[in-house]
Amino acid sequence: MTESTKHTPKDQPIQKVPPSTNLNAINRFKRKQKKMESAVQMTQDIVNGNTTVLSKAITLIESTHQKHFKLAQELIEQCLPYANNSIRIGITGVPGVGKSTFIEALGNLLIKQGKKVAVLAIDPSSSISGGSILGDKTRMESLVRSDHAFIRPSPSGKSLGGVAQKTRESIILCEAAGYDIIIVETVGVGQSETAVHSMVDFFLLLKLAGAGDELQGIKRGIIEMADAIVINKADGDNINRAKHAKNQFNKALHLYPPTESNWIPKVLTCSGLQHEGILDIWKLIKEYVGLTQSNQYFEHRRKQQNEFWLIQTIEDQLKNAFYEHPKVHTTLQELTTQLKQNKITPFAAAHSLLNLYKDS
Ligand SMILES: Nc1nc2c(ncn2[C@@H]2O[C@H](COP(=O)(O)OP(=O)(O)OP(=O)(O)O)[C@@H](O)[C@H]2O)c(=O)[nH]1
Ligand SMILES: [Mg+2]
Repeated sequence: MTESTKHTPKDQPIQKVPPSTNLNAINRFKRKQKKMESAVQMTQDIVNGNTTVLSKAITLIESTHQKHFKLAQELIEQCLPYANNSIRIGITGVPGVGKSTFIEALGNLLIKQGKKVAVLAIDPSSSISGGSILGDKTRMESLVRSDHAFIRPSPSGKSLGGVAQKTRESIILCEAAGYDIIIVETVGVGQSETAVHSMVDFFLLLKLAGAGDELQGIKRGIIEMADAIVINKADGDNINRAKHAKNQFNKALHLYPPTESNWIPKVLTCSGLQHEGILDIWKLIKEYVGLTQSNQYFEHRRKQQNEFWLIQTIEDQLKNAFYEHPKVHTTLQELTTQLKQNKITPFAAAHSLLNLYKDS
């Protein structure tokens, strides 16, 4: 008995399918099968630690081509069962604070402890300039050379949400490839810290000792996000100023209510360049992981983050679909002109655009 006759109820006539449609269906099935097979094969290679395939897979994730999208999603799904076993650390700070130098020092320390480290980045400016942080890897020379490190620059993209989503998906592939520690670097610009905060377990803010008033000029909300504030470049003439800054931040942190995790954010000093204080920072991160794993906050936060990304992805895709709709695109321009001439209110214009989209 063939496959097609096996499931055909006896009392129903066998539907005749035009041969061409049949062929198309078979080809479609074959293509799908091939995609599945290549996703399975690529996943095996990734799990076996093949970094060339890992890079290729991340390139697929970053691609904007529709045909790559399906394979990329297939890959992520295949990798999911192998993921989730890392510690994800977010690192932020203004340009020049020493993020790359610090990551090089921390990464090397972790590799010496037998760990595998992946470094990813989110660069909000890449959506405008197409450039990317970690582009020049000169500050991470030894990490770049190590077989136990994987370094990937920030993807470029139209929106921070899109860029962040790609980085988040890349985390899953890196975890499947066996990286124990995933470091996500971002320059403290725009909303990029919030994006990184929503994909990591531990969020570290790098600061410089300033002219005295350390809290001046610090972005609102960033202190609430930080699990640790590290005053970097605490070396040479800077040591005393760094200690002073540490005291100021410590005092400021006391003013904040306790966090949901029961963790009290800590302030430390370090010198990424001189490799000083790095081990203490790693110990602190381990302490955090120990505490939050024992009180289940670790798992809880990852679940919360998944929910956040579910909603975020829906919102992003709805927004894109709306603005890219050809009718919406042209009508929006017309209505904007009418708005400028005071012929319509913003609310009425929005309403009619949304109706136009709903009815299309
Ligand atoms: N004295 C001292 N200088 C440092 C330290 N860490 C970094 N630097 C110097 O600060 C400069 C910037 O360092 P990076 O590590 O490139 O800083 P970054 O934050 O990655 O910079 P962007 O990638 O531009 O955002 C370089 O000249 C480093 O040599 C440190 O611990 N002490
Ligand atoms: Mg850098």
